[in-house]
Amino acid sequence: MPGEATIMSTDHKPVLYTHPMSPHGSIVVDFLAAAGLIDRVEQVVLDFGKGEHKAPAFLAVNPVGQISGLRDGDVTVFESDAIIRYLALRFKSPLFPHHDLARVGLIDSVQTHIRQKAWDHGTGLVFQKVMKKLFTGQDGDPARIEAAEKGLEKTLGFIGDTWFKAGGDWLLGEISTADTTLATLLSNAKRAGYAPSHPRIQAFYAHWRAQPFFAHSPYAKD
Ligand SMILES: N[C@@H](CCC(=O)N[C@@H](CS)C(=O)NCC(=O)O)C(=O)O
Repeated sequence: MPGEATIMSTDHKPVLYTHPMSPHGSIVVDFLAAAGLIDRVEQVVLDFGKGEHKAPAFLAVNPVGQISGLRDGDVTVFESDAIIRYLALRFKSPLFPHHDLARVGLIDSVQTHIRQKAWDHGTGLVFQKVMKKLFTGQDGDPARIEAAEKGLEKTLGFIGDTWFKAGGDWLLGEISTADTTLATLLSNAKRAGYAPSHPRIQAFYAHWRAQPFFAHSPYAKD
């Protein structure tokens, strides 16, 4: 009937195609860890070296040929934020509570803000300081490194000053997908030696790493 949600069969596990070096795979895995869903989704690690992310089998899941991608029976989802929202709705996660539209609006606003304003500074920094050397043998560009670090400081400063108002160390009171997004950004930037200077962001990240579920994060051993 129109307007009625499709009831998904839950006798199979959705399959997440990812790689532990990919922040766009890890952002989904960090969500699964924090949501207590790590055992509800099978993870398949794609081999970049063999070009598995461009192979027809994966292109059928994600036509862009980028990590991450999700197959859930006949359903395919790509773009990591869309995958997080899909899995949160599928498993009715309180980290993105579909029954509370006001809270979903707030969570999605902050999550989207982090992705649009801060995220690329983190991935840019990791590319310049870690990946470029690994893939091309060349050092990173000092001007780009400085710009990325300044960008992170500015955007994380705004995030630190603007949210965390409900008390505690999560952005919006209870833990949400906005927190898991921020945590992945910080874990990824840490791989490039970045540590935020804002005290709220520092407290947030220490709190995140102290959670038992952090053992399931792709960044747990960093
Ligand atoms: N907007 C996409 C970005 C995905 C992305 O850039 N994935 C990278 C790995 S972190 C990738 O697969 N790069 C290989 C390529 O583009 O060929 C998302 O959020 O999922």
